[in-house]
Amino acid sequence: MNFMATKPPSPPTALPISRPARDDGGSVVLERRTQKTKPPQMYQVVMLNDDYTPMEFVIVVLQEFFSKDREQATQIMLKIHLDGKGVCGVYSRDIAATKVEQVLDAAAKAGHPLQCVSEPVE
Ligand code: TYC
Repeated sequence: MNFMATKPPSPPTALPISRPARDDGGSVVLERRTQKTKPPQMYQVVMLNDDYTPMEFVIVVLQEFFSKDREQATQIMLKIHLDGKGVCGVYSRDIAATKVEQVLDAAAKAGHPLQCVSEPVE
C-alpha cells in the first residue's frame, strides 16, 4: 500500500546544450549558455487528527521521528487536534516517505489509528 500523496513524476527537463551553428564566414561557433538546475521538489509530512490516538502518543512520535523538543511537539499536536491536520516537517521525497512509514508503523504497533501523509510543497 502506498500512503504518499505525490504528484506523478514530471519528464526530465532538457539541459541547455550548446548547439553548433555556422557563422557567416563558414566557421563553427558554439554559443555559451548558463546551465540552470532547479532545487529538488520538497515534501511536507502532514499528520491528521483523529478521535482516538492519545495526545501523549502524538507528542512522543513528534519528538522521536521529527526531532521536536517537548514544547514544539506539544504545540504541533495541539494545532493538529484543533485544525484537523498539521505539518510535522519538510524533507526530500525519500526522507518524507520514510517518516510516514515510521509513524504509521509505530501507530499500528501501538493499536492507534494515527494517519499521516507526505505531499509536495507548492
Ligand atoms: N484528537 C486526539 C485526542 O483528543 C489527539 C490527536 C492529536 C490525535 C493529533 C491525532 O494527529 C493527532 N486524543
